[in-house]
Amino acid sequence: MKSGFVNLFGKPNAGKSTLLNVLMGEKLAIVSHKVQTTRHRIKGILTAPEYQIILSDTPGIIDPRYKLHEKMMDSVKQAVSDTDLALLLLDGRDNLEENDQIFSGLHLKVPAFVLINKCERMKDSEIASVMAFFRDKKYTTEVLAISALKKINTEGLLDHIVTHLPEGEPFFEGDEMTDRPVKFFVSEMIREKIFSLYEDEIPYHTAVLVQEFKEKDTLTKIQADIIVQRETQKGILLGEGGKMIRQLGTEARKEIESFIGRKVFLELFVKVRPKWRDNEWQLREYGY
Ligand SMILES: Nc1nc2c(ncn2[C@@H]2O[C@H](COP(=O)(O)OP(=O)(O)OP(=O)(O)O)[C@@H](O)[C@H]2O)c(=O)[nH]1
Ligand SMILES: [Mg+2]
Repeated sequence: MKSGFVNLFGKPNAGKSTLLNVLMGEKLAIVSHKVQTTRHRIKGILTAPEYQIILSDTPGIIDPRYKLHEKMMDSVKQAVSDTDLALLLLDGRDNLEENDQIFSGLHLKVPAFVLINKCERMKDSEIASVMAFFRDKKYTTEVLAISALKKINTEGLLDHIVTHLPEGEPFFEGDEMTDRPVKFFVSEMIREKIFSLYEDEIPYHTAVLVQEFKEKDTLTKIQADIIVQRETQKGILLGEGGKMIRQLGTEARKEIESFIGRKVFLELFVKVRPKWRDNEWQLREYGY
């Protein structure tokens, strides 16, 4: 039996959350085309007769600009300190030097795979030169070209991971899939819809807090607060005559219903909390 912790690292938008979902065969992590979507470390537990992989997604690596960012980078540091194998993901068309700096900066003491993602958009010659760039780096154990979106080489990646896992007993029961409660995924699904429906700074100034989660006879009642920093942002979230927030509510409700397999009554309130991203107490309240 093999078992161990495998953590994903990389710049925002590299495709870490997409890859976690593909490897898990289940959507655990929210994804968007915008950068800095993931704010928490999320564990997915993959159990098979001969192995258990505890995979973590982490926030994209950035220079912190406010306290929320610092918390996000703390979760990256924590992931570095308890990993048996690191997956270093990059968009194959991104700046290689920059990615190299980030990967070296992790000061890993465990085997690491460099995963050149989005390879379906690259020519073979391009892939070869990116592979050559990373092959001799100090942190590199293996270099693989993959596409998380098109599921190219992702099955093979699993085999490579298992090969490098330490021998050991499983850490979790076989039927556990994640370390996070349902409430967490509910707030993330609402946040994902905010990333897809609203432009500019809105998603970055927003937090979601599930206040009530009650299983009734025929449905689950959920009430969540959407926290923003300014009155003007509240206006944008609501939209004319509440049009936008209704759309947000409908889209999020459908997603939550298919996740928990029950009918949902979802109520959303928008609240203004100036500078919450720099307020230790509020960050803690919102789960950061
Ligand atoms: N073309 C292409 N796009 C991809 C691939 N993998 C992911 N993407 C897209 O890249 C964007 C970012 O994906 P995410 O999985 O959210 O990236 P992330 O690394 O988790 O980003 P952060 O959470 O911000 O750090 C999304 O639009 C994905 O659909 C891929 O293999 N090919
Ligand atoms: Mg992500």
